[in-house]
Amino acid sequence: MGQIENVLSENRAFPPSEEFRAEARVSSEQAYQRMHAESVARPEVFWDRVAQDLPWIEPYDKVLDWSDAPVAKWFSGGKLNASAVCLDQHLETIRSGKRAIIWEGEPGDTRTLTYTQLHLEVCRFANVLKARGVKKGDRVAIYMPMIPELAMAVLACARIGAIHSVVFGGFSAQALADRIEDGGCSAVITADGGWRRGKVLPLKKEVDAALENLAAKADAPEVHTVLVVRRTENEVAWSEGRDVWYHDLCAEASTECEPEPMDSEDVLFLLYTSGSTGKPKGIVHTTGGYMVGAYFSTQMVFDLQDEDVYWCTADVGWITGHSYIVYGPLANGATCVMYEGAPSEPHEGRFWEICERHKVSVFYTAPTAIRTFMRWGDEHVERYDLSSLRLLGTVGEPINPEAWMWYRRVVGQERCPIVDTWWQTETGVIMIAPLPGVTATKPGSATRPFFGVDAAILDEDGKELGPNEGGLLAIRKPWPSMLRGIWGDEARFRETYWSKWAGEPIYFPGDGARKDEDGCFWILGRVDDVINVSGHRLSTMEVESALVSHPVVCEAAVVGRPDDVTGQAICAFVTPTKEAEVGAALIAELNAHVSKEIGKLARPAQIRFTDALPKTRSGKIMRRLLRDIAAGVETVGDTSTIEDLTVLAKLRGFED
Ligand code: 7RM
Repeated sequence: MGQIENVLSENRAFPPSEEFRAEARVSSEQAYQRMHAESVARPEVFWDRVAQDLPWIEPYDKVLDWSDAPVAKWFSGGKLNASAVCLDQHLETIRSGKRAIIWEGEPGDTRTLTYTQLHLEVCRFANVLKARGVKKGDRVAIYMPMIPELAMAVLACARIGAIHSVVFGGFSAQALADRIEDGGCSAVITADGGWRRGKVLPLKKEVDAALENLAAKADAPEVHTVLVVRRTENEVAWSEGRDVWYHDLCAEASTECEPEPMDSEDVLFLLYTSGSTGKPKGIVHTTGGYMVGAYFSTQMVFDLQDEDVYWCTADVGWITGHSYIVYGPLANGATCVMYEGAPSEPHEGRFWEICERHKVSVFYTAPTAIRTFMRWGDEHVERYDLSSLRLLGTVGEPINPEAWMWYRRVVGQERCPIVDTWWQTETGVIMIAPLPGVTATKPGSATRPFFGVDAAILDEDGKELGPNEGGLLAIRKPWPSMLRGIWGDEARFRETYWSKWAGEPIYFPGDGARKDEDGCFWILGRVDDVINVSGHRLSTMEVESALVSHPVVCEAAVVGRPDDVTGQAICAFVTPTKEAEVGAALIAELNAHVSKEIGKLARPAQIRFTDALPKTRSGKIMRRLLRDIAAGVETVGDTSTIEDLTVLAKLRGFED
């Protein structure tokens, strides 16, 4: 367990203020203890009670069926529709006229949709999909900017029972093609472009390139429809028959569309995430359990109240956007802010300006963003009236105590509790986080397990470790929103998540952690070959394959190194061919190549050329050594198995 160190020795604690506690949904330690104990000991009873809140079309007959572990069935026999949970149920209530989405485009244009209006738009969108022949069970790729139509597209798929696979707009054509192919998508929803840092991100162009790439493959799925939303009005190429403008079809579409009754265990969506191999995994989430988890965690962790204005700054292309922009908040009838663009556009106070303008009360963002704001300076925050804020959240990576304290002091004005939420694409919803009306928060700790979560720290042999001992995070019981599989690869699903320890199935998330004497969890980061850059997961193998696919690269090894702003940064060690001209031009070329293969987010922060990589006698690249070299720290531990010690000496010479 060499890489797990108990580095943090943070002991400040911040209990919720009396004012906050007085209004909170859960406000006593005893209540948390009692509810948590019940949720773990008798999950069927606990989750049955929660699930009663959802508008089931047909009731379920069994809360949990774990007989086919590690594939769980939750709420078997029940029928519901996720879009009806998010929309229809509010229409008969006082919430029908409540704002569902307050949207701002990067250039400053705005749009507000009430629940009634959003419902109408989603029905219309669903009818457009139907008119194009999209049906229940079909996979639909969504590759869009952060515009209201993205939420509509997601909900429209859910309404007709089509499985959505949202691909983040920052991914390249190649990455999009891989995901369309793996998921067997037959339709793509996109936009002409989106605004990012004052420029148009040409999404339709990327879709064209992706589909051209797939057309060259023998067994690739046939995409019959590319549905294009007009956003930026840039020129786009057009493939007659395949490509259709949303605004053309929408004019003729009815605004009535009955939600498809979906089985609890019908797939709601696929979302691709990186693992420790080069091939991203299509994480499978189903309808009933996911919706129960999204609904309940949003309500509890953000202590959601009817008058809240809630803003999660993630992109819908990530799981955070699925669960905490779309499904969770809308299932609760919340008012959500959605913003298209960059935080620096047109000035570094844009986020705070948005908070002031819309009186945001709950604000959820990522540590990398917080560190960026810190760097930009307090004045950009202090210029705005943030007195509407009452709760702050973070997600995506461990937050360093300094950034946490800054967030609390400068953004939260020492008044707002901070919920540091640990979870994953695979877990569907928040797993470890404070209950803001109860838990004393600690800078850098996600604190305690959420309801239904039986978290523990185990060693490699499955032995539970004592307080503050670093080990592997483990989840010992099934939970409603857990992944049901990896699309098309059951063996990998079992192998990756369920085979770390012998005996009863235990979920292995791939993170190292420790638990302190108060039962608070401190996540220490990944223990596999996954790097986390600005909260975005990338596998070292994925970036390596991209590099090696360039003709002048013989071999590549990619590691993460600590970075003040992005958490981790990508450092690539590359052995070029003899003919290659090593220098700045090649670095630029390799960066462009990685952008093309995966997307800009995967570009190495540093590329180092080397004649050889350090390897063990069995030929394994010694990543631990490379990590140390990349971080510029003295190499510790055993180097006796290294094949050629001169390689190491040479690599050190590259240190800058
Ligand atoms: C929601 C999301 C998951 C990985 C996870 C961790 C890391 C996420 C935290 C965190 C420390 C946190 N899904 N991670 N949240 N580490 N504290 N609060 O990020 O699938 O994209 O990534 O992110 O390593 O395994 S994800």
